Amino acid sequence: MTSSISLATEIAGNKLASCLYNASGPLCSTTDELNAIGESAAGAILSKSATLEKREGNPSPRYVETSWGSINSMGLPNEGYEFYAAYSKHSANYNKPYFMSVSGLSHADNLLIIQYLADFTNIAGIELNLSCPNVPGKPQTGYDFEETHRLLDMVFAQSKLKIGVKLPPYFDIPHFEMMAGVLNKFPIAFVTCINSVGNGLVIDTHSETTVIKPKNGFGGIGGDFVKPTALANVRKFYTLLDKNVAIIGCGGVKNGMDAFEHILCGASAVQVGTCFMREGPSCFARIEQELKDIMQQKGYSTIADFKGKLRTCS
Ligand code: ERO
Repeated sequence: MTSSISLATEIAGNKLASCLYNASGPLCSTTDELNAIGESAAGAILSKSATLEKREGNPSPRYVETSWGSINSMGLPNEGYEFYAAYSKHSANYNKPYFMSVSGLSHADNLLIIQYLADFTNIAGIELNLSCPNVPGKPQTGYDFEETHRLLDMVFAQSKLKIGVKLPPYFDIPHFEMMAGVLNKFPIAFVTCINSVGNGLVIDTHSETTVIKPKNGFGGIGGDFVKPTALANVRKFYTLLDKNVAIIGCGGVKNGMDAFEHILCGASAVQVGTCFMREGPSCFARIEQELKDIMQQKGYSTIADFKGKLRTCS
């Protein structure tokens, strides 16, 4: 019986009945899509990253699934921050926290949005996206440590809401340490690792073309292929960040074992992106049941029983 097994967790002071929910990006832009997450077994609702103005995003084709994952260059299509702020009132119909992703095109935009959100009591927290790889001419803030420091200085001087950050993947140990050094200076509530692996290139050899159109085919890579990188980022930030910062794992989660691995590395919650895009909101109940089955086999009844307890082989 897995009914005595709990997937409950806490992020930014909010209780989630399940540690599984959606990554910002796929199927979380419209009211219907956000409602579908609300009605699903997901433990929280997370919006598409919001900008100051509504955006159409990049030209299509801009999302393609492959045998090992996905490539996207959506270009931040979204309804604008006021829409996602207003949705917070509606989200109260569902008994789960609503997080809003914010990805202003400048520091000034981010500050304006964050100031505006201060009065929205149904927003459980802001996931500040420092890692969008797909807006032509806009570098990923998370790869510039000084710029990240400057932005967080301004944000934490303003915000009344709990703030977390969504990071790009890092690949070099000194880079993990530099980013952790910046983040540990601020009262960050959570860190989501990782956004897509930026600027990959997928080719259709039959037509001898790229599979997506924007940026001459360059786009963010997600799915199975990125899981080892995602796990490494979860693990490193779990060991480097202050213990009160929750790590949210994102990358390559399509079944219960993938979620188990993220939690073993130190994740307090796990987001689903490419698999959610493919399967829709029913993926949450399926992955949760698979995770509970694994926990039962291993004799665990809560995620605290194994969170962060990865050991190095001898
Ligand atoms: O193109 C996008 O809208 C997008 N794609 C990603 O893989 N990650 C993002 O963070 C993002 C936009 C914020």
